[in-house]
Amino acid sequence: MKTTEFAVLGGTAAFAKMLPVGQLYFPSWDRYEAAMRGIFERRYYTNQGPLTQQLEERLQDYLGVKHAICVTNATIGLMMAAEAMELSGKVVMPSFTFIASAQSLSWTGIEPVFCDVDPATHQIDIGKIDALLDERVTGIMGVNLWGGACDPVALEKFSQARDLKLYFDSAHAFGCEVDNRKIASFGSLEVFSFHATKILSATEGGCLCTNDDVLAARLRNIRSSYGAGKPVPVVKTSNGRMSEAQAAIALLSLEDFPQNQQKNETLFRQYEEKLKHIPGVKLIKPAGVTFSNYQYVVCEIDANSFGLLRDELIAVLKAENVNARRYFYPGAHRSAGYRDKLHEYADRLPITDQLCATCIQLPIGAMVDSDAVNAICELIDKCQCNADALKSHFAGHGK
Ligand code: T4K
Repeated sequence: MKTTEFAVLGGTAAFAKMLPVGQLYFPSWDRYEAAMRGIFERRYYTNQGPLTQQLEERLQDYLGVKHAICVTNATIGLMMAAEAMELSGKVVMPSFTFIASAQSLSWTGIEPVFCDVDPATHQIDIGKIDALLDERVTGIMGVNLWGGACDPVALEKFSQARDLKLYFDSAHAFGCEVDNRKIASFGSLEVFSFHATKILSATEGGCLCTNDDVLAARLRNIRSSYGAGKPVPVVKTSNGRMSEAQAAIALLSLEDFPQNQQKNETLFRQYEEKLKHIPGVKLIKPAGVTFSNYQYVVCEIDANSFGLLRDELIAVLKAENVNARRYFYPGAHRSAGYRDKLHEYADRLPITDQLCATCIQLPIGAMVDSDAVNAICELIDKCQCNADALKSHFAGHGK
């Protein structure tokens, strides 16, 4: 490839349309239409309708958990979780996560205490939690990242020994297994996201899973201000209800989960094979699981060996219509709402800071096929081979 062929240097983009990151599952129109017709015929749109009830039952069976409580998105699910678990004071969580994990605590008046992550797995570093504990810490939020897991069994032992409550943000982990047990019933509860970018899509949606009857009853009462199911006393209520239209898509997505997981896994293995020869590119494999949904392709870019900074690579790929993204940048601890406490974290989160500066997310999911993966990997390879020329371009543009 001549350097002038790079779109960023004036060539034609490799893809005619932007290739998105995210799963973006769409069922066939016929199946979607049939599901919507049912909603119209029943004239029942929301408030724990038949499709939502069916979805909850199917999820309970599939995940092997006593209660699956569907909600309108995972952010409100996490807010409800903190309220139902009666967390207070401070909660320890990783900073290397989507900002919604931390925001859910702030909404419930709880201070997040940010812990660093393991450089190999990107999951919370359990060995660093003890140093963060004081009398105000009431719980730990584990975050299962990238279709991997943050060692929930070790976190259960750790929190039990210290009398701390434990729950999980499992937004990335639908369908994943730890020692052949589905993620869903670790800790007091777990929260999944069914956003359109996730492997199980309700367009927007989510679900709280627990084996605890008391917690489940509290969650059902918090989910809806008008009351649903057996009333139990709760201080705060909300509207986290899932609509029938959301449940309809989620039911179809659940039916298609095996094919979608298989497709992701095949594409992930292809990325693995093609990227392993490129200096400075390290693909992160889902950690700590015996089964993954492979819904994310995340790499670390080592600028010294690759020749370009992560953000320079992103600029080249974007010009080619590959919507590669940096992930969790700049880290929750550096985001609005938390950065006033940055002095506390100045030296405490070196791995998080490093990953926020080096991680890149590449496309996978419904809009991506094997040819696209080949083309993306070839582009990355060519960027590495032509790093000097591209670097001069960026220097000329003051980037
Ligand atoms: N905890 C963790 C660890 C999370 O990652 C998340 C959410 C949560 C909690 C909270 O879950 P929710 O409350 O969202 O259920 C996405 C999602 O909005 C969000 O669900 C996700 N994590 C977060 C990390 O990423 P963006 O900013 O990446 O989405 P967006 O709009 O840029 O879309 C991604 C790509 O897909 C783009 O290439 C555009 C394309 N796209 C997107 C949508 C929605 C389409 O082509 N069609 C579409 O319909 O946020």
